[in-house]
Amino acid sequence: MQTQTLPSLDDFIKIQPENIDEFRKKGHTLIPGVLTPDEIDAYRPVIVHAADLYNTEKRELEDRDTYGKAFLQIMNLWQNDEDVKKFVLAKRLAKVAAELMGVENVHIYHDQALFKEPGGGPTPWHQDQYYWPIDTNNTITMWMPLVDIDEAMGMLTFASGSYTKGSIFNYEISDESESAFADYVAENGFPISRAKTMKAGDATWHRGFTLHHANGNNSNKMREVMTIIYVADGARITPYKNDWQKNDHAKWLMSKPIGSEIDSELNPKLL
Ligand SMILES: O=C(O)CCC(=O)C(=O)O
Repeated sequence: MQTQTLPSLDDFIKIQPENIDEFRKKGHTLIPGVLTPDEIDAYRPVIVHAADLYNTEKRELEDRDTYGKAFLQIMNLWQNDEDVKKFVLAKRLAKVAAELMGVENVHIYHDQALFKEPGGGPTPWHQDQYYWPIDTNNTITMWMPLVDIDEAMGMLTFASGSYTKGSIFNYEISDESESAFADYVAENGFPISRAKTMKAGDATWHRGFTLHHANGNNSNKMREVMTIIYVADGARITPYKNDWQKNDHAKWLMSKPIGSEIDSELNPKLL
């Protein structure tokens, strides 16, 4: 891949006050055109190439459990690929995250490509922050399709306002989380929010405790999505609440001491 041909994403874009208000009230928002079509044309091939190269899932869809059927999950591509690094550490994206969260600066927690295959299953309801040993709820995930998508391809779907409840149940992504959270969402009357279509380069942004899920991919096209998780500058590492958090501590926080700031080499400050 030719690093020199990639456009820089280190400039800032103006985001609308409505997006900031929506994010703060509902815990999610959709911002159109975060990357231009030309930028997507440049970055999509490098991200898809790296995701293919580092994908370790070789089983057929029918041989996987519910989590495995939901998507191919290829993590921290920025560590392995200099081209993808320009996207993941881009100041433009980090600045949007910081403005939505209302902070001066952010660190990266990790990235992940989430490619829902044709015929891929639903992503069960869950809260991302169940997995993270972090002492603040000022966390955010950017979710950006690299191809145009519609509802039939596994559009990300949010329970608006659900983040205000903090950690709700101790469920990892599973059939149990799907059923328990689906009941919880219905019982609490949280409005469900799902875009009908998204263009490549649009992005949704959601809080770590926002309940979300996605339907299966009923199209014959791969739902190529790239995600980046950011934490507010100053966030610290907490004791583990489950084995996933223990694993994340070693994998994404370089096992820095519990109580210390999230600022290891894997968590650069981006602005
Ligand atoms: O892409 C999906 O289907 C789920 C994404 C998700 O859960 C996330 O990015 O937090």
